[in-house]
Amino acid sequence: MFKFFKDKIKQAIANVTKKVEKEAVEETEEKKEELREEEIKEEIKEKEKPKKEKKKLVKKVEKEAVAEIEETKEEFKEEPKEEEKKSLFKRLTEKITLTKISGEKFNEIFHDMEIALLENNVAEEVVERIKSGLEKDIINNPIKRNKVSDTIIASFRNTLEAILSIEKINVEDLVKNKKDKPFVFLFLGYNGVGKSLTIGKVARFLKDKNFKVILAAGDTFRAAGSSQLVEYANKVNVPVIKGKTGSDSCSIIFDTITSAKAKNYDVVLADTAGRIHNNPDLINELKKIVRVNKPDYNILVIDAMTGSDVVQQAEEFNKHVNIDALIITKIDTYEKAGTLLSAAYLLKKPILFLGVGQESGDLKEYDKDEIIKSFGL
Ligand SMILES: Nc1nc2c(ncn2[C@@H]2O[C@H](COP(=O)(O)OP(=O)(O)O)[C@@H](O)[C@H]2O)c(=O)[nH]1
Ligand SMILES: [Mg+2]
Repeated sequence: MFKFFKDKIKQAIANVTKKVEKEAVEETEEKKEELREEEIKEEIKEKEKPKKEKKKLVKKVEKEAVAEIEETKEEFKEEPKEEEKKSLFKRLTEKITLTKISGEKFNEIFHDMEIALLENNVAEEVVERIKSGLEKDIINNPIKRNKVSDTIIASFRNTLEAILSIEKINVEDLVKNKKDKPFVFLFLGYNGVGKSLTIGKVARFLKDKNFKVILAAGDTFRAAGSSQLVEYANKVNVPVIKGKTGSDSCSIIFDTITSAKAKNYDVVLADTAGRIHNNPDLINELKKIVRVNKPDYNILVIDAMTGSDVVQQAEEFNKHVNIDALIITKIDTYEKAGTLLSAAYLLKKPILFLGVGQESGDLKEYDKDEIIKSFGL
């Protein structure tokens, strides 16, 4: 899962780390000069001090040095107060082991990361969000020199975690908590995104949780539309109601809900024909399906290959019917993470599942921690 993303990002982090470290080396050379001058001044001062005081100072510096070693990175990040009398040890660590990156340098340094994200079809807005996260953690913030890579990885992971922290829906609870059965899920999306196969997978998922599930073969537009759903229904052993090609999709779904009520089914999963924005008949039909059947959840199914077009695609549907949640399919065949990141950040809808293969069990519940792990972070 997301191997392409993982590899590209790993390389980009390595490049960014190298650039930050190079900056650090250059800075260090300058700082060393400064420090040498200061040390000479310090020595002169020391010589002028009475012996007793000198001894006391040495002890004090030693004690402080031990304490400094214990200090956490956060403490290093704190701007030292001007008036604070700093120990030689602290001055040494600040000047040689810590580095800061300026705003101008950051853009140049971030370039590799930007390219890696764009190669993954991550939308511009998301790239900007990741960039500002890294900027906050890196610019003008001293980083211990041996912690550059860790700091970049931690910052990147935190930003992705924030992006992926969308509302989490527990599908099992959702169905369980509805008072009057059945819970009706309506599946929408372009042709070929994986609506019908996903319905088969969700049917199996819910059946495994002991729910009684029935399918509505609402794709009456194409001849293969309903026969395909019947095939998936048979595979996972759930009933399906279908009509003839060209028959009224709205009434097939209505009949399925009526039958579900009569037979005490828990869930109806309703398929629809793939919609395209330039076909007003199909859009009107979809509006009618929603108006008449009042589904509990309208799920937009999105192909992982969609990339940053995900926003435009969701808007086309959302204009006509309210979208409650998303499912992203074909994660197994398309290893770029752009669609998922762009959808999570820009659509602000819960993602219920990820489709990860052609079998009925190839469905994963949305789990941000698992996704972040698969990113290698
Ligand atoms: N590898 C893979 N193929 C998928 C996935 N979901 C759907 N497909 C395939 O995508 C094609 C279109 O799926 P289908 O359910 O017919 O799409 P629909 O037109 O939206 O109903 C089929 O060949 C499916 O087997 C997935 O998660 N992974
Ligand atoms: Mg279909």
